[in-house]
Amino acid sequence: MFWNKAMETIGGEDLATLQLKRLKWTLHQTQKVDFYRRRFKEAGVRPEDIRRLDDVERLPFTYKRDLQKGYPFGFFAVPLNKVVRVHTTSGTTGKPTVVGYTRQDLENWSEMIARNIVMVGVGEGDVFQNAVNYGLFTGGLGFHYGAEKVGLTVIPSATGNTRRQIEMIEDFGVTAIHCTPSYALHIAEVAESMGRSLDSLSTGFFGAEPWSESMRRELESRLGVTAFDSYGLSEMYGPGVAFECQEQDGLHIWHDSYLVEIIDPKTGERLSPGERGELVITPLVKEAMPLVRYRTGDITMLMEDRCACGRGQKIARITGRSDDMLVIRGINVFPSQIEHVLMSLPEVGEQFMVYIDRVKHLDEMTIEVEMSRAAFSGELQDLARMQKKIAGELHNTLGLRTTVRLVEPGSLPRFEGKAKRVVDRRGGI
Ligand code: DLL
Repeated sequence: MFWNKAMETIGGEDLATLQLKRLKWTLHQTQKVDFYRRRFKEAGVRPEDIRRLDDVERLPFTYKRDLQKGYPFGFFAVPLNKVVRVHTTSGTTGKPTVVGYTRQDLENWSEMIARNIVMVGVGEGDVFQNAVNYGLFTGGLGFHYGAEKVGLTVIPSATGNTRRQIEMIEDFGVTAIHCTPSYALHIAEVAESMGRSLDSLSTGFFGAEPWSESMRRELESRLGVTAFDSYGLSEMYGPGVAFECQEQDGLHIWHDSYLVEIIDPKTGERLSPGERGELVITPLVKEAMPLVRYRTGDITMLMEDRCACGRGQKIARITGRSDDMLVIRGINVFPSQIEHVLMSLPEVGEQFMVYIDRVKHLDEMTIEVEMSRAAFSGELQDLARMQKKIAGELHNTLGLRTTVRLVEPGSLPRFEGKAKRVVDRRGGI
C-alpha cells in the first residue's frame, strides 16, 4: 500500500532530475546561513558549481560539532518568525543541538511519516499508541502528526506509567504502537507480569536506537506484533527518514527528500553499495535548516538488490554509531552485536549492562546479564553452565573474551526511551 506512490517509487532519470533540482534549491537556501557562506568560500566552491549530482562530492561535510557551535539558532536559513517549531537533541555533553521547522517543513515531515505508516498496512481504523517522549524529542510530535494525517486514532500516551499504558492498549483496542525497542521489551515484561496478553496489538514501529534481529524476534513473539524498524535523526526532521516495508529486510530511504552517500569515516571516500560505512545525508527539502553532507555518525550500507515492494534503494539496519563503537583490546565491538547474541539465548532474561574497565593496562569487558528464571533449574552448577555458555557464544561472535555475571531477573535498569547499556569506566589513558 502506498501513501504517495509517485514519490515512493520514483527512480532512474526522473529521480536524478528531481534530486538535482532540489539540491540546487537547498544549496541556494544554505547561502542564507553565515556558516555555509564561510565554509563554501574556504572550500573554494560556489552553489552554481554543482551541475550534476556527483558534484556533491566537492562540497564540504557538516559535523554535529558545527551545529553545536551554532547554538541556538545559528543554522536557521529563515527569520525566526517563520520558524513554527523547535526541537533539540538530548546532548549528553555540552549544549544540545537545536533544530527548527517552518510550516512547510512540518508538512514535509508528516508526509514522510504518513508514507511509513501506510507502507506497512496501517491506516484509518487503526488505533495507535504513541509511547515515546512528547517533549523536545522529535519522536513524539513527529510521529503524532504523521499518524493524524493518515487518519489513525492517535493516543498520545508518551512514556512512563507502564501499567497504565498496558491498560490503555487493552481498553482502547490499540492495534499499532510506537516506542523504542527497549521500552517495548519492558512493556512486554510488565504485561506478562500482569497476566495481560495484549491481543489487539498487531504492528510495532520501533526505532530511535540500534536493535538487532534477535530483538525483533523477541518483540514479535512476546507482543504478538509484526515489528518494523524506523530510523531518523533530529537534524533530518526526526523519525521518518528511513523505514522498513512489509519485506522487513532493510529500510527505504525517501530519496526524493534525502540525498544519501556512504563514506569511509576515516578517509571521507565514497563507498559502493554493499560496503559498510558512515551514512552522510544532504536533505533536499529542508527549509528552516538546510544542511550539506551531514555526517550522521551512523554505520550502515546501501543495499544492492531491488525491493519486491517497488520502492527505492534501501539501507541496511543501522549497526550503531561510529562513536558508540567500543574498541576493546583492539577489537571493534558494537553494543548491538552483544544484544544480538544475548537475545538469541534462552538462558538470558530481559536486560543486560556492559561495563568496561582498564585493569593493569588491559581493557576488560564485564557483561551483567539477567538470567531467565525459566531456564534455571535452581541448581548452583546450572549457573556456572549458563555463564560459560553465554561467555562462549559472545566469544564466538565478538572474538573477545568477556566476563559474564548472571544477575537476578528484574535487577537491572529498565529504559522508557533510548537505552544506555554501556558504562565505559576506562577514563583517560
Ligand atoms: O531518535 C529520531 C527517532 C525517533 C527515530 C523515533 C526513530 C523513532 P535523535 O534523538 O536525534 O532522533 O537520535 C538520532 O538515533 O543518529 C541514530 O544514531 C539513532 N537511531 C535512530 N533510529 C535508529 C534505528 C531520533 N532505527 C540517532 N536504528 C541516530 C539504529 C537509530 N539507530
